[in-house]
Amino acid sequence: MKKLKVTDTDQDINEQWLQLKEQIELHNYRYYVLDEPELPDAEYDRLMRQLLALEAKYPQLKTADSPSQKVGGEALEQFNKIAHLAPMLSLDNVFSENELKDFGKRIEQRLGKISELCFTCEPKLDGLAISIIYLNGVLNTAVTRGDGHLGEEVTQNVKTLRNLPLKLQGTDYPELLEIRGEIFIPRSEFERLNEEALQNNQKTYANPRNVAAGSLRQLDPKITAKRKLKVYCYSLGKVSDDFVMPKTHYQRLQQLKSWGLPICPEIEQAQSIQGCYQYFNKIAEIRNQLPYEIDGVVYKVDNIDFQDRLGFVSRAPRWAIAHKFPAQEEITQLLGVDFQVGRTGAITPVARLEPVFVSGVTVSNATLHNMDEINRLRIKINDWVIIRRAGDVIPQIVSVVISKRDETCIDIEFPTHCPVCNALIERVENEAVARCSGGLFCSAQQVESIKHFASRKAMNIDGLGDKLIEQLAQEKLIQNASDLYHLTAEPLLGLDRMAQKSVNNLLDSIEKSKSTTLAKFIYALGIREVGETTAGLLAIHFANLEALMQADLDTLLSIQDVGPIVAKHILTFFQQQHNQEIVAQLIASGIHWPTMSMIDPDLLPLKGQTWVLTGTLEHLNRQNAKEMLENLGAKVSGSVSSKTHCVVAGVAAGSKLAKAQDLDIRVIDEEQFTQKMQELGQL
Ligand code: 9MJ
Repeated sequence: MKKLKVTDTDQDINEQWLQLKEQIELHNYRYYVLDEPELPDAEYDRLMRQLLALEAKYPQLKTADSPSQKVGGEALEQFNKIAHLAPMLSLDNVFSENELKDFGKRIEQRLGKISELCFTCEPKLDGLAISIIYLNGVLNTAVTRGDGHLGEEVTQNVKTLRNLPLKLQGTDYPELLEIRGEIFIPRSEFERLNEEALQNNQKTYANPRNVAAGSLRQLDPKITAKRKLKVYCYSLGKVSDDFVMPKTHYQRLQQLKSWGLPICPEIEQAQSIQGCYQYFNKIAEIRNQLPYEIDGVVYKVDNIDFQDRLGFVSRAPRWAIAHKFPAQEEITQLLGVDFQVGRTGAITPVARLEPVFVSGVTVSNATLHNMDEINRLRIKINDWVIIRRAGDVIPQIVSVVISKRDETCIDIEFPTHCPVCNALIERVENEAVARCSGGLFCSAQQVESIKHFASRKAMNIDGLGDKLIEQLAQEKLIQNASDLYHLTAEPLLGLDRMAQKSVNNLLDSIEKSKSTTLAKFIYALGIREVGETTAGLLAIHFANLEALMQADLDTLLSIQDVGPIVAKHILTFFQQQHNQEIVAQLIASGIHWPTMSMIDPDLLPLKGQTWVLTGTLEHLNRQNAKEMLENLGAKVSGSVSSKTHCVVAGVAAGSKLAKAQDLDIRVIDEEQFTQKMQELGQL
């Protein structure tokens, strides 16, 4: 390749850059997608260094699709929340051949008589779901699954993925292409990381999935780049309406592949449910030889028209199912049993085990649930036990190996008094759970309810972790949630690892948490059996806290999903004077939420985003466009900055459009904007 001289023209430089870029792109594709490397690694590194040097000298060359982005750009301060253009689905599971057959029968019942039903069969990668948008063939945005509607933007990190093109191949692709896939860390890389951690006396990673998730949630993309993550694409989100995609899932995957997108090589078609089951057995056989971790396979009805006819149940498609491998089991010894006190006083026996490696994770604890479970298992301390781990589920003790029992094995005694506050432990007839009768006078219950109050889905007090709450309680700085709002800097500065900056940050987060939603506040109170969903329903039904606090049994029972047990817990909670006082103190300390609105603002699809309208909108009135965005939770700003999420560029858009392009910010035209507003119910 030609060496650049001082006298070189812009054109020479551009050409040199383009040649480097194309060579590196080709090599990336051959190496990571086709698995057919051509250049020695040293040569590849040399090309990459040349590209980086050239871009350092001529920063205008550093485009969004330059392969240099793969080493990681600038670190972020926080992740932005972004709405998916089409919801991200989850999958229902089957665990046996019979359940798989039932899945097939359900489909046939819904579709009626059809001549043949084909499936695409895919390994089920155990990683992290991601949505990636290509605009005009260039990778524009990448968003984590989040709640399926709203995820976190991790574009810079996703750009570092080894096998993902920053630019699609060819020219025949849609203007807008939203793809879905799974990010994972190859097995070899996971093992290498753990070996490295061991040698440096650092903590090893529990499983490949955790590494993938942790690596993707790095604010500094250079760290992500070092982890050598990969992605396989497995479905589509939104695609430009004018672009005709093939009519089967399998062909669509081939189409993605033709654009240079990575598809799992083990994907196959099956002509029947029987064929799916054969695929499952085949993959189960080779599971441990695959270069990535899987926890089952996925079957998808191939014909897209059939998929459309089958539709969804809640967030899972009726046309797809995950067939999970059986849980993996190991044998280990029970060293002892601890009795933990939960938020509602429930006493949970926790088995302490000789650490054992089960399906990729070291297990040293397992829940024994309650005394009934201990009796059912007939388990004794020092027994050898079989441990099972299935996916993310908490490890379970399946059974005791009686043949290995010896005279050292002793009975487990369930305590009669709370191990924390010494109050009597009560057991209600017909209930398996035993509870500490200390109520909120039991410090364990106090601490657990504060942990719940501060947790992410409740008041979301950043930086107030479990350990810190335990310390604050131990130092008698807090006894209940409302005490959090009276904390001052001075006593906090005396605590472990709490320097001025962490103290300021903590007080700041506590202050910020005062602005919340009614649903989150209700959830944060920790009323028994009132989870996030029920709290949301109560907020929508009552719209204000006083109405909920005064509701009678019949009113509560009239709410969807609120049965007699939940209703009784709600009534009891608000009848207790202690709880009334805490609620009053919390409100008095300044906790507030938007009144009137029946909609949880956190659920608004564009919440936290800043949009800019520029140029002339031909069909829409600008004020209306602004209002629609604001209704959806977005802020509308007059100027473009690095904080802007999206620019709507009308006719004759000028400097703002140029700046957006400069800053690599998403730009959409009036037509795309109109379409988005239609999708989000504004038009
Ligand atoms: C995984 N995890 O490998 C899907 N998945 O499809 C595959 N996940 C999926 N497909 C629709 N291969 C929702 C999730």
